[in-house]
Amino acid sequence: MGAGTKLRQILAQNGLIEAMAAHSPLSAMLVAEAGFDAIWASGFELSALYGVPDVSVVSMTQHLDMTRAMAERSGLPVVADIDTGFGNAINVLYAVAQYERAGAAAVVIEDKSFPKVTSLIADGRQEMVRIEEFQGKIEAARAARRDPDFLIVARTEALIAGLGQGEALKRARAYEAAGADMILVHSKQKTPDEVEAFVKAWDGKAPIAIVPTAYPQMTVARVRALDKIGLLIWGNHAIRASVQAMRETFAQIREEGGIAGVDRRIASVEDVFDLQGMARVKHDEKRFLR
Ligand code: SPV
Ligand code: MG
Repeated sequence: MGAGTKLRQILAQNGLIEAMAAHSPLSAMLVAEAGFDAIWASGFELSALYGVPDVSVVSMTQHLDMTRAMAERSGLPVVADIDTGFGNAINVLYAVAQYERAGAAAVVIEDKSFPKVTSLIADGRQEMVRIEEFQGKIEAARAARRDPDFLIVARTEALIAGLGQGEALKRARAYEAAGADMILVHSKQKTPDEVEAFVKAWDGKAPIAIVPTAYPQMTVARVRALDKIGLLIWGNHAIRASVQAMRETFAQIREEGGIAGVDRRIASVEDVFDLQGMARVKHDEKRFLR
């Protein structure tokens, strides 16, 4: 079964896909261990992992390689955040074919111009492409996929760009008409109102996806009550948790002049061995090494 089919099955069975961000195979494995349905191959997280801003600096190849590795190691369907599709509709044709081959279940393409600027930054330069141009990108994505179950998610940044509810709805309708399987609506408002109003006004058939980082009051229960949301993405909690954990640990080691104080607080070496599959290595050594 293809990854897209698997993702669609989760939606059909649970009524909601709950995806958690990851930026590495190890973080993707921890997402699986925690019981989430899918991986959000976040551009923000991978950019942060490389220590660079989320402004189309990380290349498609870097993101693609990580997507492949995360799909392989976690076994979960991966929703790949391909930003603007790395250029125009021609670049989208190439990108979608590559991501499908890499084992992704879905791509999310956003209607900003290339190079993009990260969405949640205050006073960000949020430039959008024309609706017709973005429809061309969605049609290119559909033409490039081999498996019709591979999901094409169209993301509108109309609310992020401050263009209002009317523009967001107009764009979402146009993207569904162009063949998008799902509509991601992003908002940086500090409360869920803006997105809830969009969801209530949404008259299309395509399920909605949201990334409620800016409005953390949004819960799974609240999302389910809205009824039209198919994909809930916890957008950047893997990288933020790791930044915090590393900072605290490094500071304590510097302060105490040694590692004894942190030893019991952080994951044990055995824990990491388990994640790496050392039990399997031992088993294989007995079997194959002569
Ligand atoms: C990401 O995680 O890369 C996203 C979500 O696109 S956000 O950073 O909120 O735009
Ligand atoms: Mg992104």
